[in-house]
Amino acid sequence: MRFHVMTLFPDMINSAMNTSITGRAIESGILSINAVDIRDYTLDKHKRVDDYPYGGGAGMVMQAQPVVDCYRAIVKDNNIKNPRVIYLTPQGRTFNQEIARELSKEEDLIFLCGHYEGIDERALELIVTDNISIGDFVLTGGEMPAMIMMDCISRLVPGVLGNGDSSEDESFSDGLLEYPQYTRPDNYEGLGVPEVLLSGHHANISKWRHEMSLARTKERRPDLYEAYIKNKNI
Ligand code: 4GY
Repeated sequence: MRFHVMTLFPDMINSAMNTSITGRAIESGILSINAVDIRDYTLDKHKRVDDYPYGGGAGMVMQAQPVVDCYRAIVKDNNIKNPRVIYLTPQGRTFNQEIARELSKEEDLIFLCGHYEGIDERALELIVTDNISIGDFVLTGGEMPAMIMMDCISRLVPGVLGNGDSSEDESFSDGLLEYPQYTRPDNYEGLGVPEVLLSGHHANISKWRHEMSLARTKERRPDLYEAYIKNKNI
């Protein structure tokens, strides 16, 4: 998977992505991260990338030219055909595990991170294929949402997680929340570990974990629980 990020803050993207699990996957060549500074594409002699909004109002708007030229350079330099170009915006459809699974099948993904009051609509019309939101709240820029999406997509790319099947065996993979986990010691400040987990009886452990997933989902996410029960009976 090759991630390309159009941003005014490439250091933010690189420092997050080169850390921990995604960092290891980049080192091993399974992932690559290409954070491109939109400012490098401005034609303005003062390197400005923003200007006042037509019609007036507060704040500044990112100009179309640097954004579109940045996009064209990424596509050309990396021989990308029909790329998905994702604009991080509260106006998009809400990101979830299903969208992550779909996007993880792409060879290249291009993320566009806005700042200030947003980006000139004409640039968005020309290049964006997907408007995606990470939730109903407003941030100062699209970088953190892009990093959240890349983190989530990365762990679905084969080889990124050490363990061959661990991204399948958890919350949302079958529509249920994950069961509780315990590790040593078996007594922590007087709190024990459920006996079945110490029994070595794998069938009983699986059954207990499934029951815990069901109970937890019913309690904490009744919306997911109802969907699971409905689905199961079809
Ligand atoms: N929520 N989900 C979000 C966001 C910031 C001004 C346009 C969100 O994805 N992005 O709040 N983005 C704004 C900042 C330009 C994006």
